[in-house]
Order: sequence, then C-alpha cells, then structure tokens
Amino acid sequence: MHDHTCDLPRILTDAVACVASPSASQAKILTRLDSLRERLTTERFQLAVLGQFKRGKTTVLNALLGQSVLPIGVVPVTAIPTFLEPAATSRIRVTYASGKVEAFEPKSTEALRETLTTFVTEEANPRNVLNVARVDVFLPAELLEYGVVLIDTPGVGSTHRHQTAAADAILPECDAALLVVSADPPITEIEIEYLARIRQTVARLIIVLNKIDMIEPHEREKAATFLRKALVDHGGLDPATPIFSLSARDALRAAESADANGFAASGFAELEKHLIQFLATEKREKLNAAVARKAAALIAQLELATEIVLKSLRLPVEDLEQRMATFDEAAKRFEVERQNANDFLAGDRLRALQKLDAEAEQLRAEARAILERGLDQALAAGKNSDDARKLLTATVVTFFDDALRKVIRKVGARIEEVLRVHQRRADELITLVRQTAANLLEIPFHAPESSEAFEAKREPFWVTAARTAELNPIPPGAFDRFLPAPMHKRRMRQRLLEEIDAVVIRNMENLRWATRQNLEDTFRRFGAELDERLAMSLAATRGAMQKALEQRKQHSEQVDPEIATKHKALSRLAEIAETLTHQDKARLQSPAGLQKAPLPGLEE
Ligand SMILES: Nc1nc2c(ncn2[C@@H]2O[C@H](COP(=O)(O)OP(=O)(O)OP(=O)(O)O)[C@@H](O)[C@H]2O)c(=O)[nH]1
Ligand SMILES: [Mg+2]
Repeated sequence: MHDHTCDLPRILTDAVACVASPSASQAKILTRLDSLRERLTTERFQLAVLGQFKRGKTTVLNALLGQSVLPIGVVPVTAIPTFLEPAATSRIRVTYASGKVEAFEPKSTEALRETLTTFVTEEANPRNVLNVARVDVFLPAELLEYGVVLIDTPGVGSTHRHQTAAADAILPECDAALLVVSADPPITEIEIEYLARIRQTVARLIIVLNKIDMIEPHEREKAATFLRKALVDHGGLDPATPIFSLSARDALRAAESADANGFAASGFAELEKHLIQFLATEKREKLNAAVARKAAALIAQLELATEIVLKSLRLPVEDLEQRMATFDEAAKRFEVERQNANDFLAGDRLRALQKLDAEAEQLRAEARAILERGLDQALAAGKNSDDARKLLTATVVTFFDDALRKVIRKVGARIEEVLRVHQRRADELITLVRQTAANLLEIPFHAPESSEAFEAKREPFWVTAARTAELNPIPPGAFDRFLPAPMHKRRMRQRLLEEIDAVVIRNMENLRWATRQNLEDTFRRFGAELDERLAMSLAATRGAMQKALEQRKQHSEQVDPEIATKHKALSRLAEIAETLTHQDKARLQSPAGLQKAPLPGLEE
C-alpha cells in the first residue's frame, strides 16, 4: 500500500540535534522528544494467553519460549498472572499486594521453574495465601525480543473461582489475546461465554486449538471446522480471526530436544510465524503513529520558540520590552484561567467520587437482596448452615467478579469522558498562550492539529480489587443447640444474614477502595500534567523573549551569527515537522519484512 518507510527514531534524534544551546524550557521539550524515541525501542505489547483451566495455556507459552520455564500440570496449576519479559539474564520479581517486592536470580531453567512454582501455583500458594499481586519473569527468549510481554493467566471456569477473577481482571491490560481451547474435550459453554467477555476488552484475538495429538489425524479438520462454527455462531467471533490447530506438548518436546521435524509436525510453527509477523507490523504501526503525532506537537513548540527568539533578536530593545510587558499582562489572565481549570477539575473529581459511592451503595443493596433470596431458597430446600454457606459463598464470588468488571469498565469510561472535556479546555488555553505570543511578535502561528493528549495509564487495577471473600461462620451462641426447631431455624437465618452483611461489606469496601485509588490517581496525574504543560508553554514563549532580550543587552555584537543559526534550525525543524505530519497522514509504515525490533534494554 505505502511504499515509503520512515526512520522515526532518526528523525527524532535529528530534531533534538537542531536545537543548539537550548533554554530551560526547550531542554524540557528535547527531553520529551528523547523519551518518545526511547518509547519506540522499549514499549512492549501485552499479549495474554487465556482460556479455561487445563487447556494447555502454560504449555503453549513454554513452547513459545522453547523451554519449560513455567510450571504445568494435570490439576489447575497457574494461580497468579505471570508476565514474561525480555532480558539478557533470567530474573524473577515477585510483587505482593502490600507493595513489597522480592527478586530472585535463578541459575538454571529448573531453578527458575522451581522458584516460580512456589509463587504461581495453586498447590504451593493455595488461594494465594502469600498475597502475591503479580510475578514478572525476565528472561532471554527470541520471541520476547520483538517487543512483547507474554502473560500467563490462571484458567477460568474451574472450582477455583478466585482464579477466574484474577484472569478477568487482567483483560483490560491486554493489547491482544491468545485464547487456548482444546481438541479434547471440545469447546464448552464456559469458553463461549469467556470469548464474549474477551471480545469486549481485547482488540486483537488469536485462537489456538490445542492438543490435536489427542485426536486422529483424519478428524482434525472436522474438529477445527466445528470449533470455528461454534465460536462464530455462539461466541460472536469475527470470522476472520485466525485459528491455529496444534499440539503444544509435542512442540515443547521437539523444541527441547532440537527436533526440527517434530516441531514442524506439531503445527506450532504456523502460530509462531503469525505472532512474529503480527508483532512486527501491527504493534509498530500503532506505536509509530502515536509517537509521530506527539513528536509533531513538540516540534511545533520548538518552531514557535525559535521564531520568537528570531523576532525578538531583530526588534529594537525598547520595543521588545514593551511587548513583553503586554504579554505579562496577558499571562495574569492565563493564570486565572489555570486556577479555574484546576477548580473545575477538583469539582469533577469530587462528583466522580460521590457517584462511585452511590453506585457502591446500590451494589451493596443489590448483593444483599440477591443473597437473602438465595438464603431463603436454601433454607426452604432444607439445607443446613454449612451447605447454605457454601452456596452463598459461590454467589458472592460470582456477583463481585461481575461487579468488579462492570465497575472497572464504567468508571474507566466515565473518567475518560470527564477528562476529555478538561483536555480540550487545557488545549485551548495553551493555544491561546502561544497565539498571544505569536500575535504580539507578529509571527505566523499554526496550532498543531493534535495536542499531546493525556494518556490514561492502565493501572494494574486488579492487584488490589481481585480479592473476594468467603462467608465466615460467626461462632454459635452457647445455647443455640437447645433451642426448639423453628426458633433454631430463625436463629440460623439471622446468623447467616449477619454473615452475608459482613461479607458484602468487606467485598464492597475492597472494590470501592481500589476504584477510588485508581480514580484519585488518574485525576492527580492529569492535573499535574495539565499544570506542567501550561507552565511549559509559558516558559517556552515568555522564556524565549527573555532569553533574546538578555542576549541583546549583553552581547549585541553577537546577534547576527545567532540569527543565522536560528534561521537554519528553523528551516530544519519545519522540514522535520513536514515529514512527521506527512508520515502521520500516510499511516506510518513499519520496516519492510520481518525485521526485528531493536533489542530492548535490559531494564523493565
Ligand atoms: N496431549 C496433550 N496434552 C497437553 C498439550 N498441551 C498441554 N497438555 C497437557 O495438559 C495439561 C495442562 O497443561 P497446562 O499447560 O498446565 O494447562 P493450563 O491451561 O496452563 O492449566 P491451568 O494453568 O491449570 O489453567 C498438562 O498435563 C499438559 O501436559 C497437548 O498439546 N497435548
Ligand atoms: Mg497454566
């Protein structure tokens, strides 16, 4: 489609080199350009491997890594989301819910797997008693060098419901997902439902039909056709989604014994090839476009600052001073506007928190009503308190898993909507600052097409929220046993209701607390960034005039060469800006073929 390729990192380096002896505010812009360039080489794409328990997710990952790094097994194994990231030497980092971090440097693959086993498996860490929030494994592996973080997730739909919650909570963090189903047993209702959930949050999906070694070769085609039909008809799968039939177990074995034929026969090579191609093109394209847009906005600022200096160097000193005084008058108005913007933001933050509280209260009442109904049904069916408790615990878990997902989505969308308004206002104010400076000095001004938009960082929200709690028996009163039957039953109902209240409140508080933190944090970062952007544009405009003025006063004889240098810088910047907008419009092209992304640095 597009035949020109671009070397975005080089363009950014060029832009930085254009500005000799930058002022403080220009230096800030240069730092930003630099970190944009760095993002091109270090930003990672998050690809999660998802699926029902025991479908071979972890085996698929091991096969992708070409070694048995992660623990696998016949009972539900993976209990904690595990992030695999590129590095030169192997290292494990365990982050606890408390924020505490522990690091390990195992010397062999076996040692690595053993250490992992103690943290990420259900057997060694049942119901996550260790309170591990996430585990990061840094290791050298070819696929990871394409700039991807692979995520192993707990299986959904097993009796370990907390695992379903942990897997769901990770969905918002995924750029793409690999859904692993198996040839035997064939696809289940749970998987179809899961697919529907994944489709709502994850933009790109790849399906793996694993364990094809368990069915006869002549039945494989049939299995794949059945799967596709089920996923498309019942799970709403986009028919264009690729499906790979393979045996991860055979692929892993073959990889470990360097058996090229065995690897080819496993069907795994096609998946690998697809992933590499996908990562090399898709990821690059999106990232490049975003970086080019941001860089263009920064370069427009540099251009304006350079224009201001040029003009200021040419104006008679007195005239310049007068214009600066006019600008300072205007700056007072900007400051008032900034204050107003901050006040509006604070107001919106408060409203968002109040809304959250109201919703939490509503959810609490809803949970309470559902559980009370469940309790009465259980009692009517003659269940004893232990059985009733079990049933209710299951309801609690399902309810809050679902509530968590909904709240994350709803609050996230709401914050985005609110901040978009503030973003637009901030953009207008910043444009006004620049426009004012440009008008004052009679230099051309073009507002950049898009601003440096605030990127809501995806927090690992689930870390604190994914915990759901069981119903805990309140110790019975000493004489309960001797009560007559109807009274005993009433008493039991009363007690269970108290337990329900306790567990609902505990869960609700967890959920509310985590959401609140996230909301507060997003507003805080947004506000800080807004302040900084405004301060920066003031410094860049006012600062440029000030700098020129000082130069005029101190060494008036050196002004001519300075003008010449600035002229040169300006035309180079204009060229770069032109290339960038051009590139952005033409949808940046990734390097031809399957060139590897530059090797990322060793640090996370
Ligand atoms: N026959 C066959 N067995 C496989 C294949 N892939 C995985 N298995 C087996 O399936 C079982 C489960 O594999 P895991 O990789 O632990 O599955 P998982 O989906 O990660 O399981 P959880 O983490 O518990 O959800 C293990 O006994 C594997 O050896 C395959 O391609 N063929
Ligand atoms: Mg697993």
